[in-house]
Amino acid sequence: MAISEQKRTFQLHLQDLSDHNPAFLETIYALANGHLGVRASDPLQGNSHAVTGMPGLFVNGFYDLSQISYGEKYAGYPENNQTIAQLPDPRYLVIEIDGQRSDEATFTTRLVDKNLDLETGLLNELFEITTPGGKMLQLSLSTFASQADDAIFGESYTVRPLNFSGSVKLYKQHPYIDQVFDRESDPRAVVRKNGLDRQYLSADFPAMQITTQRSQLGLVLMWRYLGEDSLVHFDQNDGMPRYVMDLDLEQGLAESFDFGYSVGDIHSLMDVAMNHATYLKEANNHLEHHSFSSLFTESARQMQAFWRDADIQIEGDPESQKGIRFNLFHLHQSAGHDGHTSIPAKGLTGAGYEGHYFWDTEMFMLPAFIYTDPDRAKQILMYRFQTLDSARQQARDYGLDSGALFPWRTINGSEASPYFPAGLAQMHINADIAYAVAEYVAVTDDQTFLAEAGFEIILETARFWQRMGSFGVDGPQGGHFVLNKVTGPDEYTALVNNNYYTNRLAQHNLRLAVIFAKQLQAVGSDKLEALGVTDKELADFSHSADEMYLPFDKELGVKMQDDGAFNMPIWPFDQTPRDDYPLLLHYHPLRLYSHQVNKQADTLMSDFLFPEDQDIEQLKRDFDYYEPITTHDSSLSRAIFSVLANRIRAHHKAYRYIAESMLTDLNNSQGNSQDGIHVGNMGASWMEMVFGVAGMQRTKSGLVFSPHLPTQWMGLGFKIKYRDEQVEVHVTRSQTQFTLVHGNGLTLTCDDQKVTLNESTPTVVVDLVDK
Ligand code: IFM
Repeated sequence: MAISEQKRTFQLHLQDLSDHNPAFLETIYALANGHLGVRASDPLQGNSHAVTGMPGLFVNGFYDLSQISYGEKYAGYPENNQTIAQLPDPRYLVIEIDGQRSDEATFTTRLVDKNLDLETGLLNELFEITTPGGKMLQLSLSTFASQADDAIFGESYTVRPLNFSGSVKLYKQHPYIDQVFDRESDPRAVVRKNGLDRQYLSADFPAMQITTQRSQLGLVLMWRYLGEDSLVHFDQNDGMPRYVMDLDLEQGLAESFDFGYSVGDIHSLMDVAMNHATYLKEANNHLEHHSFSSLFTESARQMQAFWRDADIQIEGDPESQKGIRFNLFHLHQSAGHDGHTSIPAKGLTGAGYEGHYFWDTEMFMLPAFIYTDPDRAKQILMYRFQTLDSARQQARDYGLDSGALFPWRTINGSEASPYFPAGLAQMHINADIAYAVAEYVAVTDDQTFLAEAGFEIILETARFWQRMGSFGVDGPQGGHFVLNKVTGPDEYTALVNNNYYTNRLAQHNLRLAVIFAKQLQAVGSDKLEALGVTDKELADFSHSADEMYLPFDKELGVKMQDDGAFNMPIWPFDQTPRDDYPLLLHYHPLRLYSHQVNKQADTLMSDFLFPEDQDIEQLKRDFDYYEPITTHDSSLSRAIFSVLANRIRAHHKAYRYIAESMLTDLNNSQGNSQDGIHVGNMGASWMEMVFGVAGMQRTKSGLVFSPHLPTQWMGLGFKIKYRDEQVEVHVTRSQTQFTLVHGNGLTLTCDDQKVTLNESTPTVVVDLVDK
């Protein structure tokens, strides 16, 4: 691909998008770095309700509590909502011309252009501002969320009068604190009001301490002018700190001003209140003596390092190429990496799902990190370890005397779903986390993490299944280990007995506990004793796993989603108008629960995770049964179908699913991207490429590939890390080339051929078999 064409697929221009709804664009162009995220809103909006945008700054893990009000509240129900705080928009600017101020009078902002350079993370925007008196000003804004120092958000403003010369005043100030928008009409969007408190801090630049009211958290936020211009001065005469730029501008001539925001770490309210001077100094250290360009250069360097390892090249299809890069960009910038935060389902781009972490992280996003950025994968898993005590408490609240139950949705580690049928009952999250820990360990061989954190997660989740499950009394379940009253991934079916996916994952979880316990025993670890593991406990785990009930319909030869699944009528799809999708917005949950209709891959998700469980004929039967009853109303669904379609060699179908899921946010196909991107789907599109198109599977004997390139493409390229090695894979229609980029060497398999890469043979080309 020519360099300029290559560059173009790293640019996201406004004209690449068909939807120009302001709130949608704010999400798509949001910038983040795992710690902070900023929506790309109208910089003049602030907290004005005269404009329809939803501006704001999100800090990963900074949330408030509000009491959940139940009509009828039963034992063990969660007490509190947890809602990510929407802090003042750092891009906010007040303009004053002829005595009229944009925060008092109605200035109009016309968006002329937006362009995001995915390669460096720089967002360039151009606006045309008109005052009520008809004066026009061009405002350009360049911003980045630093990938080198996650406290920093950098911004550079340029103003140019278009039809006048004269005085223009600009203010960089944040007079308001709550940035709240209520959108109760969509359960996926619901945002509860949360009050924040603010106290300005004394410094020679604007700074404040922001604290939450009920969660009792606090952080320091400050901003600095990053230039030397004497036209910019700091002012706090009326008690509100701000920068003022007093300009005398000539028509057509531009002036520029650079600012840096520093967003500190989250502390307890008490800690911030007592030590804000120290935290302010720390925040300032990130910016003092730096310029916009020096900070940006460092950030861009990190961004480029990210692309070096994580880029996926799709040759011959610029739209898919842009789609995958956009997804990888957001996946990367959404991920917490301090061991105390995870990845909200909507990233740090919006308040959808209240900023909660779900199974999306471990099952849909983590694989990309495990194979491209294992350090970050570890930090993401460490968040679960840090919250293990809350999960233990959750298991006690559920009524068990041991084990841990991770929350279905959360920020602080406690359950935040008020609707247990599609919340707490999705206990599969326990086994999902255990699965992810084991995948991380298998790929990286990080035995230290296993011993220090991973094993405890696996053990405590296994203990949960062991206590929660029971042995069936009669019928096909008789004598088998059963898990009753759970909800699987398919949220259109709830509170069932023996959800296939949950049982299969729990079986894996129990077996992992035994395998890793024995492994630790073998190396003389004292971990088992410390955690009170006995031989009897391990034997019980093995017995339950061996006897795990996995519902199967012998007549149809299909894995059953749960014990009662096939007794229900199929949803009347032929009488359901197109506008009634997603069904969850139009039908009572009970109506959905009493039909065979799937929101997303459920039993097929098990087939996806455990390819060794079934031959291709079984997979085909499962796929053919579930595909017609799946609506894909969850964005997590299509990618799984795509990988499986590749496995059953339905390659055209696989490509169709790719084309739809890859552009989920860019096309706003779920209809709710304005509330935030769908990061799970973005991680899943990595899986579509690597596990689907390249057909990569991790087996006991190492990595195995079975590539098949869509006819629409000329090539697919990516890199993966495995143990100490990094390998570049390039698939064409007839061949696959493997190149050892880093490490001593490894052996893998491609289309049943052994491929050995080492220093003397770093590249091997395999001719592909016709599939
Ligand atoms: O975790 C998902 C779930 O599987 C489907 N509903 C939305 C959640 C958050 O993305």
